[in-house]
Amino acid sequence: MNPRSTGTHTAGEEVGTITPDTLPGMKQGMHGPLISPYCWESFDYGDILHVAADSRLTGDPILGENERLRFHATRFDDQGCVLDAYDRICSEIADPYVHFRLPQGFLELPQFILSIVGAPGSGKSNYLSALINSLQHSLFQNYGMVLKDADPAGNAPLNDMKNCLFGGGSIEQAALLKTQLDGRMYLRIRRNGRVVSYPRPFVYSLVRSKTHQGMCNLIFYDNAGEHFEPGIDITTSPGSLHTAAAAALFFLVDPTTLPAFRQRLQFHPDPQLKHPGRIDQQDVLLAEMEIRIRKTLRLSVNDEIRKPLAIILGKSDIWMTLVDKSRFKNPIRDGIFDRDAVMNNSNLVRELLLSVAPTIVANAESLSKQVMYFPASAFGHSPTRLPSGSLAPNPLRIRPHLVEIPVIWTLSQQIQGAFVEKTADKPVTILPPAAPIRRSVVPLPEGEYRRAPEGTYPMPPLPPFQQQETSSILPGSTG
Ligand SMILES: Nc1nc2c(ncn2[C@@H]2O[C@H](COP(=O)(O)OP(=O)(O)OP(=O)(O)O)[C@@H](O)[C@H]2O)c(=O)[nH]1
Ligand SMILES: [Mg+2]
Repeated sequence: MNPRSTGTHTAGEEVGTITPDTLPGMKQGMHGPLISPYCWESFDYGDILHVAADSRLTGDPILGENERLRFHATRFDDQGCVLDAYDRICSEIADPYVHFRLPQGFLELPQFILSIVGAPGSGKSNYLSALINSLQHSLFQNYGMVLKDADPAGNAPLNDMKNCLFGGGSIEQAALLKTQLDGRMYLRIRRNGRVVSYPRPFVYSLVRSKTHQGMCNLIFYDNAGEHFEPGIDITTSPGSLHTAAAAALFFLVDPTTLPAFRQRLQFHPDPQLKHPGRIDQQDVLLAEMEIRIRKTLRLSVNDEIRKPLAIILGKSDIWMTLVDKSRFKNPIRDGIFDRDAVMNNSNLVRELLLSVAPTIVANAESLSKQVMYFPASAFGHSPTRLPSGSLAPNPLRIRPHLVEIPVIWTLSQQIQGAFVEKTADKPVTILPPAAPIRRSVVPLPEGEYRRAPEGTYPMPPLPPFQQQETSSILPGSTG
């Protein structure tokens, strides 16, 4: 099917006129294989709208008088391209529910929503910014893949955050603001007669650089943590419901609010550990996420939620001081993705979480059968407090640590043969790649995982970890 011709339409339907009664977004019962990246409703190819190209067709019943009209295609040229009422070729397509433009590659590539969930202040915005930066470097250097902006204008707020952290500016510039419920990370969307705030989708295309072959689009959101808390009305505030449409869930655990961690880390200089009495309910957030997913997907308590769940124990620059770092391994070495290293790290993080927050482990493992635990740090060091009161990392010392591994693990599950992999029984398994790739093995840049500065403070010991042979890349190791 020509991606620009979007299915069947009633013959003789008038082009370019949409009355309130026939508003596509008000149409009931749309369903199909496509998912709106804006409101996560499903629809079919034939429901897709086109954006009028001629400036005389300005004014859209949902988006207002300044936007080009959205319409169902009924007229095509001899190449199958959609024409508007003034015979101009229309190459842009729009979401049938909310009328926003759909990102590049929407019809050609699989769309993977990767939902980042976490309590307010858990580090989601900083993690997402570091994640995009690290993914772009790591995927290219290790696998010859390019992570490209599929919607540069829409992605601007996330790119701005990334530039604040990695643009080499001052410490003041590197302080990311708390995500506001109605701020720049949200879009005001008219749905069913109401204007509701939805998180803005950030869309990136993954492309093999040698063959230019697109593999998939990755879609992220940067929610305010309050959206995931129990008590919020999901009818008027549905911003967390991308979790139900997600290909994978990433739950970011904040160690600085877990009482047992705080006790063990009481001599650590990170200012977050000095915040008085923050109530921790991260296990409750996990339970709440499970309830919302079940409600949205109409699953009973006995139905399985078939989504991989990555539990990311963030701010590892802080808690790594409690463990034997040399036992952690880098799952990416010499362009090979080592699943055993992922499993090794997962067991270590799970063991640690079990000792400090067992209810997080319990709730995670009741939500999904595919749970993997990951260590990560967006900064690689503790932020400092500015005179304004906010916390910021030193841009010159930012060394994200293993932030991209959860996404690479997810992709390795979703796309057969995406990566060259290593497993225990077969030293190197080269799964059939979707297209031939010539991997040039480029070492990680010097200092990519450089050691975070370490405090020399007394630390109440944890039960000793069992020593085993490793090839660790974590701070302080030489492996
Ligand atoms: N030590 C350390 N602190 C971090 C790290 N990442 C984020 N932080 C701190 O965590 C705090 C919260 O970070 P944000 O990214 O704003 O958290 P958030 O989850 O987006 O918060 P909301 O927008 O309120 O939901 C900030 O003070 C950051 O400086 C990290 O890797 N290490
Ligand atoms: Mg935030």
